[in-house]
Amino acid sequence: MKKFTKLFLSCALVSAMAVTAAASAFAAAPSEATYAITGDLTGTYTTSSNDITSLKVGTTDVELEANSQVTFIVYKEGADTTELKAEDVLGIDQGTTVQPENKGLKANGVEETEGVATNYIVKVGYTPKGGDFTVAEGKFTVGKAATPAYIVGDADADDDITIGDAQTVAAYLVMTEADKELHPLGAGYDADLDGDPTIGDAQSVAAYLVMTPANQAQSPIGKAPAAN
Ligand SMILES: [Ca+2]
Ligand SMILES: [Ca+2]
Repeated sequence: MKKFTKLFLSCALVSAMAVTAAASAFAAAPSEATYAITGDLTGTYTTSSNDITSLKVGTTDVELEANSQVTFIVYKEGADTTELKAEDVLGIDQGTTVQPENKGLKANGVEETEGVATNYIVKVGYTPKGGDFTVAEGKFTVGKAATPAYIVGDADADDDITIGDAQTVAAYLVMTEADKELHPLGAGYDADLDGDPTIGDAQSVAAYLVMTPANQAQSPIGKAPAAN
């Protein structure tokens, strides 16, 4: 956590007027996704509502000085946040009744492009009860492609590669269609990467399990799937 002078606050407030007007042109992203803010400032950004929630500075909730103002600033990635420059600021939200840890702040200026990771730096400026104006910084990334929820070869979806994966595929192949519907394979079933559940998947897993660690390291099995 860093402390800034009152000058920073004054500049922030003046600049906020102009920047907020520009930022209002940004529409909230349409999807429903949440992204974690990390750093001295932690919280959650929700794309559908453009809300910043669960905001904390450090690990403890902050009690604000009475009638003090909270300023929430969104910066471009890579911006020098020790100085408030209009060209680096994407958006500002302010409130006099908002506790940093509470709901109510908007991430003005944040835009989500699906599949494209966009990094933002965020800062909150506030005056804690009986303390000096304080600024805390965090960062978050929106729009990144969903992280693969499986590893290749993990037919039983237990996040590990064991003989159970070979057995699961082998059992699946002799199921009735109705049973296949009831007991679908885990997303990582395709150990031989031919696009279908086949006995080759069971054989590939079995072969993988007796490989040397060096050979296992070369195998796609047990790893996140390659990007298309
Ligand atoms: Ca498994
Ligand atoms: Ca296969």
